[in-house]
Amino acid sequence: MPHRLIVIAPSHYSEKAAWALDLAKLPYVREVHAPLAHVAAVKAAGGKRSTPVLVVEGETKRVIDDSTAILRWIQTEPSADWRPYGPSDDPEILAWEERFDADLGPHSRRLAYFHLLPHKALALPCMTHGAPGWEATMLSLTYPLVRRGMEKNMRIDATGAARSRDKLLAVFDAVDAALSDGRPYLCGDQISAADVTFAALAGPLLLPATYPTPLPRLDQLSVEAQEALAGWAQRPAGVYGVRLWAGRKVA
Ligand SMILES: N[C@@H](CCC(=O)N[C@@H](CS)C(=O)NCC(=O)O)C(=O)O
Repeated sequence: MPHRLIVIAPSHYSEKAAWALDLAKLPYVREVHAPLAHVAAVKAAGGKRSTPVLVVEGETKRVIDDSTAILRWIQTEPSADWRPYGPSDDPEILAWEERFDADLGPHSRRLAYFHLLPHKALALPCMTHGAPGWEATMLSLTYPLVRRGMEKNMRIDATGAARSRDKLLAVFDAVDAALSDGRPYLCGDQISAADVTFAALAGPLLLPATYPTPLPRLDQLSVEAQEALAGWAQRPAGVYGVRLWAGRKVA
């Protein structure tokens, strides 16, 4: 029986988990929800509030409601074809992942939403892709309210966006420096949790064509947004992230 992965349509933390499940060749079905409607779905599945939530099917059913905890589970799952942290929990991989979880994920999201949320016509298809029709209708009707709630919860405003940009520059500098010796992956010669976490969480900045939820193209956004988001994909860290996305095989 396939596991269940409950996600919000554009959630990059969910993409991190989905990517890892695909690399490990573990069977799962993706259950996509629109923001707000996700709360009931997550709680019904046994999660707290945020996505991704993985419902592990089998003799002992388990609910895991954090992307990193999902990767930790994959690491110990006998039927997994890939070990996210290498054969024996490489501390370097763990350290990169921790840094990206804290300093990349919340900030790429805030910068992207700062520029996307004002454009309902562009934001809606992205926030509802693959979700049930009624959830898309509900989000369309309540959009101003949901937008305000997201802006308040994630402190999405000009000051927050500027702070996020600084955090992101520091992360990209660190990844540029690590890659400067020509290595193909951050740790070792195989894709690891470090690479998956970087590429997935940088998704909202890199806007890769292969992102499972179609993201807007740069040329559809305002000039201000284009200025804020252009350039990330051209940096060595960005080129590496885009390369990883190009090789992503969605199950
Ligand atoms: N630490 C969590 C963060 C997950 C997270 O921030 N998820 C966002 C989507 S990217 C979410 O579900 N937000 C909606 C909410 O919390 O209600 C993880 O790694 O899974």
